[in-house]
Amino acid sequence: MDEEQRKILLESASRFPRPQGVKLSYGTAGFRAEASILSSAVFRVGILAALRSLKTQSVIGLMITASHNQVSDNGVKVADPSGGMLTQEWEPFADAIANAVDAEDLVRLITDFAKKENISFGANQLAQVLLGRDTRPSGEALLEAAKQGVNSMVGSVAIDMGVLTSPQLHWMVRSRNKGMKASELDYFEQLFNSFGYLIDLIPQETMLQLMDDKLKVDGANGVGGEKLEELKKLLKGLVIQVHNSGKEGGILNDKVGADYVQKEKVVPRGFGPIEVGIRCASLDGDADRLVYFHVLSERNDKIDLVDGDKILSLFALFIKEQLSILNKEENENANNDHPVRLGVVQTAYANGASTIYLQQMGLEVVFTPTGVKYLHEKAADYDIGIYFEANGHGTILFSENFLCWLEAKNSELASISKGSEQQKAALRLSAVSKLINQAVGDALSGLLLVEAILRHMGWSIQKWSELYQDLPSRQLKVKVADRTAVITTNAETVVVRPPGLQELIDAETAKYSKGRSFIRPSGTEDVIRVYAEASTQEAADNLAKSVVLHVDRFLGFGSS
Ligand code: 16G
Ligand code: MG
Repeated sequence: MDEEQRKILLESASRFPRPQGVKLSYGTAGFRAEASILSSAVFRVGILAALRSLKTQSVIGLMITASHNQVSDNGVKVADPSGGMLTQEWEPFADAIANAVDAEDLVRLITDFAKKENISFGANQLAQVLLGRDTRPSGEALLEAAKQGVNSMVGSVAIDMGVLTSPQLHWMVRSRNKGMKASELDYFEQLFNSFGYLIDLIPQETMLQLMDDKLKVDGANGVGGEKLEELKKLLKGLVIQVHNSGKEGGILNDKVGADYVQKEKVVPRGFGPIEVGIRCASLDGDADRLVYFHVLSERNDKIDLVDGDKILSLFALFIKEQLSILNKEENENANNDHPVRLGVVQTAYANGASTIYLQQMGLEVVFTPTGVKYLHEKAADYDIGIYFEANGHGTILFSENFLCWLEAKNSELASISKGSEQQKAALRLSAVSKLINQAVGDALSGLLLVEAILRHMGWSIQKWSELYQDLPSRQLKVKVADRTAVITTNAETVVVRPPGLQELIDAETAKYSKGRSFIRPSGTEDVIRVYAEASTQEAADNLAKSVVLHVDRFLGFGSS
């Protein structure tokens, strides 16, 4: 690092001093904390993003959001050149610089890291970082901090993309690096064009079956509602009403949004008796999660939740159906078959009933720890990999190989059997690959795919929900002195440390029919999470409570 670069860094870093007594960790999806203590971390992540751009010689993304957390929190996460999450190899460096005590310490860490990673500095080394933020009031000032971080690396440019959903920013990064069009309008165009193709390909016989084409969406009073209002202007044949768009003065994530609806299983604010039976959906604060629901009764706030597992099941069913249409005709013609590897990725939070349903469909189901980066990586091993967390974050990944094959297939079919069922199946798969975000889970594109598939099947939300019946479950959390004391294995289903705890969980679980329970340290909060599932709600509640007691005895403050 030359003297000039060093001087700029020292000078700008001293404008963003680290708050005393705060230790930050990059966690499952970036740094998150009370917004007022974040500017130094965000400034430093700006530097990291510029370094990542120099290292990869690609465009990098930096998103200011705290997703479903309360409005006074904020956060920052980095998108890698593929549009996916920052490589895990750089997370320790993120932790180190966020916690560097002062400007000198920071510059020393950067110098050492750059040497280790072979990153060259200088005016002829260009770096580009796209910046986005959600609608939080603290976002503007934090975006400025990020900008100054990026700009303090000589030759680096920060481009402010404004208020965006997280998946939009990830999509833009991916598109730029692939040399494709990458503006917000391009994003909207890609969504509504591919949605339109799918609608045009709906079989005649199901076209008129759907009971109600009205959809009501809870926008969590965040960026997703705002963007959906824009997108819906372009969509034909889909009646969307957005509630909680943020414009009516509601508070972000306050008793609204996908996280609230999925965890509490009650109607969000702004929804009530008038929605009984109507298809409703809920987005989270940065619109990378989506769940559906319908209101059950005029008398209370109970809902029938259609969560990420059921969205996954719907997607899997549709993709499998299209693949089998494609393959069936192929066998008849005895053409060279292409065995398509279709895989499904879940976490331990997936409802046990969904896993059984998917396996009975003949699908390969694999498990990873919680967190998009793990699921995404695993799904990328397949020709078509579908991943979802129960909380509604997920997408469908198509491998480059498969897409090349599909493109060739499409041209072949267009010339030899235009209009055949086989050709339609190929066209549908190709439209899905364009509609569904290839960078990260995206509530807006996921919502359009759900809507297209329901129309294709001629299904109401009730029919969809009946695919299988969820096992009753309960999630609780325990405050502990040190959550890192819990170490798990087997995709978080088995506790390795502290020794003896897993045996106690097993003994409790064995008492219940269809019992299943696991614990894991949260990646975003200072707690241990407890999950339990059993054949009745009462049993699931009791199992969860008894596991909480064991966790508390081992690690807690004895308050539970
Ligand atoms: C983050 C993750 C989400 C995960 C959740 C778990 C991303 C983009 N988001 O929101 O995938 O389910 O954390 O939170 O990776 P927890 O560790 O506090 O339970
Ligand atoms: Mg989110």
